[in-house]
Amino acid sequence: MAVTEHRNLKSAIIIVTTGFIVGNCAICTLGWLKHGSSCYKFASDKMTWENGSTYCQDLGGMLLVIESEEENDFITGKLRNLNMIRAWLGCSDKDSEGTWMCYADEGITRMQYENWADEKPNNFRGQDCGVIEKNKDGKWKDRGCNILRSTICEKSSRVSTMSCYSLDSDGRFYP
Ligand SMILES: [Ca+2]
Ligand SMILES: [Ca+2]
Repeated sequence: MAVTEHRNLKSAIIIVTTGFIVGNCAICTLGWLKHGSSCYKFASDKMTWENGSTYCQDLGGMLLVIESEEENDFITGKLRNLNMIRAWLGCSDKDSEGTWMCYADEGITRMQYENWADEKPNNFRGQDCGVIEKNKDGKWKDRGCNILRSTICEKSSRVSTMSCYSLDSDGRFYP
């Protein structure tokens, strides 16, 4: 059995034992947290915005992009639980000052939802990268892109690369 098959099978067994439905592909690979239609990974190391972007893309995702108050609340709760002071948003105005662009499933797009703190973004000393702030109740600020900060990756659960297995009556898993 190939290593990847073995991993998938192992994942499928874990899903069965924790009560999730096998056969539904809208699930997240191990190490990613499912919420809504997305999967999130909270990186253990801090990194610059560019390195965070690359890190997430290498994992098949993108830097966190928040599109709703509900998602903002979820992430704010996680920042509190994990004691992260702030984390990168996959949004910046580095290419054109004042025009905030965010990662999207296909490339980048104009920022759709926003939740800026009072008087932000203000481009103080040329700040071009967005963060969500735990101590501002999840409001956003623009900050310097080259400082090391907490990184959260996001990808759609629908494009999960994980295979689905079904538990048959003979007690074996089938793809
Ligand atoms: Ca999102
Ligand atoms: Ca700026």
